[in-house]
Amino acid sequence: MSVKIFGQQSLPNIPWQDKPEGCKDVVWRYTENPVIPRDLIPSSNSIFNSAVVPFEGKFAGVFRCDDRSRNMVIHAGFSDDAINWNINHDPIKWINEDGDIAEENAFCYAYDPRVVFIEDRYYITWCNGYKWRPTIGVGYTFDFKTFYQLENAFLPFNRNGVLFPRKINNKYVMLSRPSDSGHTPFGDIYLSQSPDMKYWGEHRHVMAPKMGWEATKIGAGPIPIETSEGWLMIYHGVLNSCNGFVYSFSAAILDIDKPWKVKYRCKNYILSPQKDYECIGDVPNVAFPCAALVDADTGRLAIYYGCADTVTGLAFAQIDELVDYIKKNSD
Ligand code: BMA
Repeated sequence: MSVKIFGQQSLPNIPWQDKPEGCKDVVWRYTENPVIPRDLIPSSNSIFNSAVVPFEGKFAGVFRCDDRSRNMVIHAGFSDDAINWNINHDPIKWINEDGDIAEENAFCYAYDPRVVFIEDRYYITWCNGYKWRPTIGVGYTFDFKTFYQLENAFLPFNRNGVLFPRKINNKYVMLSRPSDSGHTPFGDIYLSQSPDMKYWGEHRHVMAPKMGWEATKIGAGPIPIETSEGWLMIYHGVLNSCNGFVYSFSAAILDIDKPWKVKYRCKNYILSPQKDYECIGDVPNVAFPCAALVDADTGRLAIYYGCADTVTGLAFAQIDELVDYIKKNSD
């Protein structure tokens, strides 16, 4: 591989399908999509915008399972192969570090989780309804059984909080997308830094919407991946069509030590809603990535993305090829 991947383990059991013969795209879909159906657990109306990670030789994750009262809740789940998932029937119950039920941050909804292993634990960020106002919830787990909730990272309104997988310049670093109380018609990606995962500051602007496919708003997706070219950041972008929002995704490469500096930014989307399960559902025309598995040895990438706010899809790419595509199509 010409692009080196840092900070990621070998993942020989990463889910994978070779690029289909004749496929000209840099990202291709799993042929058996959706990988997670909307009704995998009895309570769910839809399971989408979810995050998975390698865990104890297998896989674990945090899943957005909107229920049949249409509450937005997140559940833990486990898998041997990252394709067939067992999702707990009960939502995650957060406790504070002293063991009490989390009350300070008591939340009314939770959605769009991201999960990342940093140092010794799995951190989870999600869009947290604090007094019915969306902001970034933060918590952690060691085992996907007991979940500890920390302070919210920011004041409302904010969404798409995504942690980097290691400290940079001795600080935790989080991307986010300040927003409003509704279906935000704007949005740039910002970055904030923290010495302790509690107090966030030194805010930096990373990038604003630019191209047609992302002209309305953008938000970080999976945990950024450290490569020899910089941080590979996959992000979603929204076009406001005469028939509503269209969510696609693409990628940019950020400077390793100053990740608010964009080195390359792909002008094309790498996946847009085109398959029936992406175009038809509770919210049509949505492809919303929240996680990616990486095999450091082969550069294989498996991207998990919500489809039409209803089911979860899986798509593949090769890091080498993707980085090359971003650089060639950067403007
Ligand atoms: C965003 C978030 C996502 C959702 C998307 C499309 O604002 O709420 O969870 O997938 O809208 O509805």
